[in-house]
Amino acid sequence: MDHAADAHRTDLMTITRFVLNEQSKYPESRGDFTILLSHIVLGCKFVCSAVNKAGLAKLIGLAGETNIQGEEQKKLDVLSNDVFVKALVSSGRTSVLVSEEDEEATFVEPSKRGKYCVVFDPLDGSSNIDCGVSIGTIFGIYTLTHTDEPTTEDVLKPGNEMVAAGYCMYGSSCMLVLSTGTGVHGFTLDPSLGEFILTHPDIKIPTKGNIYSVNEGNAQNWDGPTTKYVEKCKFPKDGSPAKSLRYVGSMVADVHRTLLYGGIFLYPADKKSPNGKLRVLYEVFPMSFLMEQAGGQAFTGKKRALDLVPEKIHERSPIFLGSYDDVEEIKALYASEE
Ligand code: FDP
Repeated sequence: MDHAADAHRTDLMTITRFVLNEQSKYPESRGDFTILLSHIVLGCKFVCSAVNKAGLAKLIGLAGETNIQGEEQKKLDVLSNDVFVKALVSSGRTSVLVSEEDEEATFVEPSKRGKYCVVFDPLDGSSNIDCGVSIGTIFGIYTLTHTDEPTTEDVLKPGNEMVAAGYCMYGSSCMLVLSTGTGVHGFTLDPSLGEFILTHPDIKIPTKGNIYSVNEGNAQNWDGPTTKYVEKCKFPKDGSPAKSLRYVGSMVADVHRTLLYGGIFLYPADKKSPNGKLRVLYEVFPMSFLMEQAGGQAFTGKKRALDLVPEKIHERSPIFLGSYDDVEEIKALYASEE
């Protein structure tokens, strides 16, 4: 019997234990982050369960458009948003929330306020919900640096000021990928325990990959550097093999694959959308934070993505992120246009 392997299997590193271990390195820490994270984790577990039941709920829904209570069934993205907002407010550790689902920021009432601001997309990739393809939740966390009344200025800060970022992917398994600024760690939900267990410690993205990921249907509207880059992926002139194309159309799934296998994910600007499609605060920043922490890069076509300073909470930006060397190539193409 392999006792060492057995001991490993019985010594489960849950996400809470992991964050508490990290916290113990900072004697001044009072556990606020651990409490905040446990509320985010709760939201992720709820959405995971709702996503898993979505097909079934739809079947039941066919008998009538209402549920047992006689209420109209809430759309999954609206439901996910409600759950996250309530979980974050009730944590008592947040002051400002920005959600993809809400036009305005939410300011937490004074009695429930805490030192964190959370930006999030409760259910990203919503066009994939009805066909059962992987979707996810994305979040980024800032710290409030003053004791005055919170304002939107508290989240209109560059991504390099985030203290943590992560996503949860609702796919063939449910995975939460997190960085608190000391590397990237992946936790898989064990449904029988209801706990996220550390399964992917210290994720490092390969320096170069053989996959590119982009919506090529927009190619007729791309700018020069993006067009040249994708052409290079398909018809390399330096003798290297052509890259494979993989595009789910769900940012969490496409970025997750890029993080594990390497390569590049692009959502560039185009003639119709000069700022691209993806949102700075709760898509571009958290994913760029994770990429850099894993040894990759994230670039907007003009600068390092995490150095952007958003002026509006739902601002968009073009984004190129992934393996270090692959992003270097696109940076070189943009530099040669200047
Ligand atoms: P969706 O519209 O399905 O919600 O920003 C949302 C997003 O999905 C991302 O998850 C995804 O990467 C991107 O948009 C897909 O956009 P395209 O359909 O234009 O390719």
